[in-house]
Amino acid sequence: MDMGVAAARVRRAAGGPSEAEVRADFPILSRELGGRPLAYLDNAATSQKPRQVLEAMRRFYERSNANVHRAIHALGEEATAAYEEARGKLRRFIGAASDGEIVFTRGTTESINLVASSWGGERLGPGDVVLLTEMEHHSDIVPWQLLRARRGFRLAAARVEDDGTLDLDSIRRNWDPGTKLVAVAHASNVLGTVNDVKALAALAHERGALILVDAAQSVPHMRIDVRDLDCDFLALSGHKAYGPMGIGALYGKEALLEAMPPWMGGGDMIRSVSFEESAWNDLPWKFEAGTPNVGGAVGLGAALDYADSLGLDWIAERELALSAYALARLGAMEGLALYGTAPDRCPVFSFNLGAVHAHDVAQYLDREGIAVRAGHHCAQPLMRRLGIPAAARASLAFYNTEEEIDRLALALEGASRFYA
Ligand code: 7TS
Repeated sequence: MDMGVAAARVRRAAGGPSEAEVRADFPILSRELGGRPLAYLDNAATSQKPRQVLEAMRRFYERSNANVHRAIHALGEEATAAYEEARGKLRRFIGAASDGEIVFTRGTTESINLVASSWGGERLGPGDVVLLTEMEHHSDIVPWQLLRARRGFRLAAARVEDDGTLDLDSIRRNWDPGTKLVAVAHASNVLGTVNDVKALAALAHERGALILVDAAQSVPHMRIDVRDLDCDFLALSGHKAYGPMGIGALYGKEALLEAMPPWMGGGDMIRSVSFEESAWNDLPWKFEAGTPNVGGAVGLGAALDYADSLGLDWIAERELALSAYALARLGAMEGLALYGTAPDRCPVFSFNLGAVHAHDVAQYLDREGIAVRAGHHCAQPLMRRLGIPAAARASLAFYNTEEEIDRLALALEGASRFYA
């Protein structure tokens, strides 16, 4: 082992739980596949869920399950309280000013579609521009294209530099005066780059535009404070942040949400309905038509409690140490091309192994019990910018270990020999 690797050895953070204690919270991590222990390195696709989340959801369904905001019975009240308590937890977790600013959705994709449909459907038209970046996930591209077909505005994409960063000066210089919205990933699911969304928000506001932050990849790894960032909208998914699938949220500044029309119609989002006209419910329920994912919200609340109990600083420190270790191991491998070398990154490592197709790499690793993702990662414009058809990706969470990274490196060496 070279000095860089030795220096990057993961230390147990003072006062934090041990590796074994943390891993014991995640039942799935003790699985074996084909006689090999699972090494789950696909956390950017979805994280694993601690038993605290599974137990909270089980408790809800075993004890309090009922529909919300309507029943005049004890279970209905318990379910409503649990649902709204989860909203309060998320509001505190991201530093929003009020519960009305937290709209529960199915996840990041639905949250961005909500903004496109409701805000964009009224505010965007010919002459306007929505500024994306070349590193956006398809879920921050396609909703705008669907809307563009109806409203006739323009889409632009800020260039990604060779190191995987955005150049703020270049964005400033190339600013189109028609820009009404900047919609940007907080962290890239391919490059790992953490974008300076606070500076982008300041720039957008200085030029009279709004900013939407796609926080799908950042929320699991770092403390987010929407008021400090001064973002107008922020979209997140629970399932990438140790919570269940099918629940996420849109944060929006109250005055903006207040002025926006509902996007889906149905039960719960109305104050009154007649065949002549209907009136809308207050925030945030105006945007939550139909029976919501109450069990999911409860699980998300438990996931946020869990992250808080570890401490976001502990999570960040632990992942930084694991990332340094992974970079030292992977960076030293001959024939391995790593994409994204920004100084500020989340623990995502996309790579190709010589001319071996990423799918073959992932399949080889799978036989070793190592789960990584391969493909275009729902970021085809970025693949084009990088000049590659696909990449393999190892993405870490705080419960991963140096041993798993060692296994990854060894298996990659094996794959390299196998496909030579
Ligand atoms: N935005 C980013 C930056 C993402 O990484 C993803 C999912 C989404 C939006 C969509 O999130 P969803 O929860 O609504 O699906 N990214 C990935 C990934 O990298 N591998 O699988 C899903």
